[in-house]
Amino acid sequence: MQLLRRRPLAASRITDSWLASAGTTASYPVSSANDFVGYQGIRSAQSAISFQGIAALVHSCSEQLNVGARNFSSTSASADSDSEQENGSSSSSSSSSTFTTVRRAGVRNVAIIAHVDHGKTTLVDKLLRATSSDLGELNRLMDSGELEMERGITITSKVTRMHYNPSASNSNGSNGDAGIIINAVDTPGHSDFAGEVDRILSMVDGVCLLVDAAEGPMTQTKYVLSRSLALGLRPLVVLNKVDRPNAVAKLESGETESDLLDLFDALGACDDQMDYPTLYGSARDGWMTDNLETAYKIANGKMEPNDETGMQVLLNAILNHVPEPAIRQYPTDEQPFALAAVTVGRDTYMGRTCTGRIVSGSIGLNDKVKVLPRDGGEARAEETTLGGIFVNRGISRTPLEEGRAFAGDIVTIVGVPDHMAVGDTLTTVDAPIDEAILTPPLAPPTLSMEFGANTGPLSGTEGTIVTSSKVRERLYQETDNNVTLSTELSDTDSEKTVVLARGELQLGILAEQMRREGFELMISPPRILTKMCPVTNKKLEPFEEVIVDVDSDYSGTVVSSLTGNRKGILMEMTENSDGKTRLLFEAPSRGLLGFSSEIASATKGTAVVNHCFLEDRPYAGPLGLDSARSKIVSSAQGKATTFALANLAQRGTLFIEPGESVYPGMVIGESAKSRDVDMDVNPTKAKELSNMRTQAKDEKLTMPPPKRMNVEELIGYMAQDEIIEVTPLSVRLRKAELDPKVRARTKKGKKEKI
Ligand SMILES: Nc1nc2c(ncn2[C@@H]2O[C@H](COP(=O)(O)OP(=O)(O)OP(=O)(O)O)[C@@H](O)[C@H]2O)c(=O)[nH]1
Ligand SMILES: [Mg+2]
Repeated sequence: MQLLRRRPLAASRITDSWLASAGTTASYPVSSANDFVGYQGIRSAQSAISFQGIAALVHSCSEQLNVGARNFSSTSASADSDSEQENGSSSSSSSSSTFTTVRRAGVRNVAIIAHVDHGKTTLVDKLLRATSSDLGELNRLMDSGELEMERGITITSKVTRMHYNPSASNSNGSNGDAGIIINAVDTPGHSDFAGEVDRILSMVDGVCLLVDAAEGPMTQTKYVLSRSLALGLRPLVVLNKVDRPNAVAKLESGETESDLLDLFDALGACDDQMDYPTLYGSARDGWMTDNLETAYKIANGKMEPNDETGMQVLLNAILNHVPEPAIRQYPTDEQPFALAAVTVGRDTYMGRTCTGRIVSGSIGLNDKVKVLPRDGGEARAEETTLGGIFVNRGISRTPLEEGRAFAGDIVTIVGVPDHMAVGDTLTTVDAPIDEAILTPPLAPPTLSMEFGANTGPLSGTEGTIVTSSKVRERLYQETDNNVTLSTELSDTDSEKTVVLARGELQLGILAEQMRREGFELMISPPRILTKMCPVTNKKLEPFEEVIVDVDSDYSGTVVSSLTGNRKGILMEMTENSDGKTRLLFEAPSRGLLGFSSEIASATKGTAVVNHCFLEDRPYAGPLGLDSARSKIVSSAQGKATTFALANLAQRGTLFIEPGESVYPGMVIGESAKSRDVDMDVNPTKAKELSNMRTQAKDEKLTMPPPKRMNVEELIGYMAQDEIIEVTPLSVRLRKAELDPKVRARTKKGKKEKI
């Protein structure tokens, strides 16, 4: 495959030497000879290392950045000194100049991290309400993207600035713009978007780890916590959703808290990190306390939340436990300005924008800026004058009144050079920094799919953007702003573009966004990224830890589904008092494709599946999934008829309704019988006319509603010889080869070879 795009963030500079100094717990020795093309650095450094290995690598990076070498005990919470020398802070060399790490008073940068749905965005609503008097009722304000609102999940991280004055007479401490600045970052909880978490953590000095008190720590809790601990960030814990029916029982038994303590210990938290404070509360109901007895009383309805149990409890904990931002102090009079871009975007009127934390120096509206590329190299000649310096309050971008931003601030700068990408360092022409700021490496992609133009029989009938060059252009644009995605040219079809990502949801969301923009595209089956072990010369593939919580009646169904064709191994089974069973598996990532949706219907929606990358292991052999399903495939072009579909509905589950367009090779359903061959049928067949009156009989033709799958469900469901066709109006599954005769011959040929 030919490398098309610059690889994201982690440049070659942060690979082998970093890995060596990180002392990682690599499962297999790492060799750049086995690099995955297009990811040289990242893949060689990361894909062969385990979960703990990545954490160690990040730690090493943070030490080199000298922002992770945190000495918490010296942190001052005072707002009245401009900056304060940190005891024991080390000097580090950046090119010719040395710098010391000091702390900027009056600011706290904190990320809210958690497993998916544990209540991060709801908590940010309540923090915003508590620190601002002009906000009304909020409903997950930070989930402002169209797809975020629709699906109720956070897809991209967002920063909001708040001002908090702990001594204000108002119990909430809200008093306009006076007080300490708290920049809170709402992060996504879903593992597919965890690449975002990596970048974001490099902007903050502490994390607020939210854990659903009833569920306890989950797979993604473990992942985000390990990243934060390795970066040397100081944690505080909020046990959220204490209002939930079984939360109090779990807290009384001490289970949730001891699980959490074990997790901190297992992830190698240092003494200071182990000393985390714990708060109890309900983000939804807006109360918080550090007193367990009070939490029980409120949760059991024996006490009303009051002024003492508001969000100021958490805000005070942030002031007391999150260190002030670590910033660089150079021995020169003028401090060089540096900001590493964590996100970039485009403003229609003002041009390129970048958001990040200022690491050293300051910037004003009249400064000229230039960009140092993330992977080393000279600054590009282009210099620009700024269009503005902004901060986000909630989701509104507001100009910074002071007109000047300082080290430690998280700001959005507008009007930066057009070529600026995520991970690049912005500096000023008058006070330049010598070298780009190093940014932590990202976790590697786990799967790839090919995107191309729609070449099916219905192409061009439903979308407005239909050419492969436009599809490719759009994918490039996406990788410019989203470093967790990257692209390559396909080595089998020059018209197609390979997209590398972290999971089916991430790719599904991308396809969904593109169809809303008017694109028609085709997506090939997902390929899990494998590599060769340099020692054994055997193929390695990613394995994941999977936790399934399910009604105990269905635990057998889950076990047989994941341990059969999907090659999972059951590691632990715990029955809870509430009739639920928690099953812990280790399974190849391949085996998890489509597992969630399959198990949702098999367990009547009672199963909750969570998974997270564990490590690369020897290839587990072919899965038996494709041969287990027989598809109902159209052999005709036209509109599906009620008559034909009513007959077909008796033979399986249909994906289409009468009146929908079909074409030869389009998959219109799944046969109820599992057999080796697909069923070719004619869904356009009409009832033959006769002289007999049959109206009454026709009216009786009924069929169950079709099973509709969105793009990410189809990614998990599709067979290797299929393609997903995505248009603004439809999402269809089709055979890659439309001609039934050619398909049959290919299949026969394959069988004879076996
Ligand atoms: N019972 C209860 N539900 C809550 C609480 N906090 C949040 N929720 C609910 O939990 C669901 C998820 O809340 P979010 O705030 O979107 O969770 P999140 O962690 O931001 O989710 P992702 O960003 O997608 O990972 C919503 O239905 C909330 O109403 C709480 O304290 N108690
Ligand atoms: Mg959220």
